Amino acid sequence: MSQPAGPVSITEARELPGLRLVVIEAVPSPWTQAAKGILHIKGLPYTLVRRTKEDGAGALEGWTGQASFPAAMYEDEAPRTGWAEILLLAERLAPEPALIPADAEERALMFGIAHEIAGEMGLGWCCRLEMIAAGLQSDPPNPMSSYLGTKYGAFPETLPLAQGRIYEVLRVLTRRLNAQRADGHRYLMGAELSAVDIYWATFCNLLSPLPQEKMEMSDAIRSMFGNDDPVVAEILAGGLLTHRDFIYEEHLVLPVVL
Ligand SMILES: N[C@@H](CCC(=O)N[C@@H](CS)C(=O)NCC(=O)O)C(=O)O
Repeated sequence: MSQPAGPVSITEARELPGLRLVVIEAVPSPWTQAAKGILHIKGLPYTLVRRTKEDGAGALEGWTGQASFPAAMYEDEAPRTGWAEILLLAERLAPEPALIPADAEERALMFGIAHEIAGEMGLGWCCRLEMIAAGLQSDPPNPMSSYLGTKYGAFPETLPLAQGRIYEVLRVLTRRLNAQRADGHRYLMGAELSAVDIYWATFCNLLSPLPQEKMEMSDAIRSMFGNDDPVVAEILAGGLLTHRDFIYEEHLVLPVVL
């Protein structure tokens, strides 16, 4: 398992060859953490990139064609900014250990479950909608919430769906995990680690962040993460938190450096 080079600024990274991953700092954004985890498990050499003051306004947009993190930039190929594109690039550059099942039906299932975790209106998206709503209701409203709400679809039609979606995805994952365990398997897709285990472990931080000794962050950021809904707590206690811990301990890097 190799350590990434860097971190370097966007300005410096643009001149470098190879694989560069632009990440968000200080916040346990699961999209960034999942991408870092995938590259770590594959032992892929890459340069970690952070937006710095030295990068002018619009540096991220000018290089990656969009304004979110993470972005995977490989040589002079098109930017990869969606979770699935980043996973497919990593799988191409380092086929082993495979994180996408070889069997087509298993693969379709894996991408479907991963979308329910990391895609639009999936678990992470809906947790963010709830976080935005809480920030807008606070007094004074959190300005970060207005910015993120406009950017990530906190529409009148989507917000009321968020809580139900969170329950549904957690229940799907719990059922899968229990079924796999009953068959003697340790991972969500069966006997082998796959990308959905990584997505689950990293996205779980939105609902129940790792403790400070395993993932240090400021009080202000920590206060925005987590979920005090007793229904969520009960579902998480049914195996999903144990699975999160197992994946971090066996396959990811602890303590997490944000
Ligand atoms: N484009 C990613 C999602 C990335 C994403 O949602 N990133 C958020 C994480 S909170 C972000 O960069 N937020 C900071 C910002 O918008 O300034 C995907 O489709 O997989």
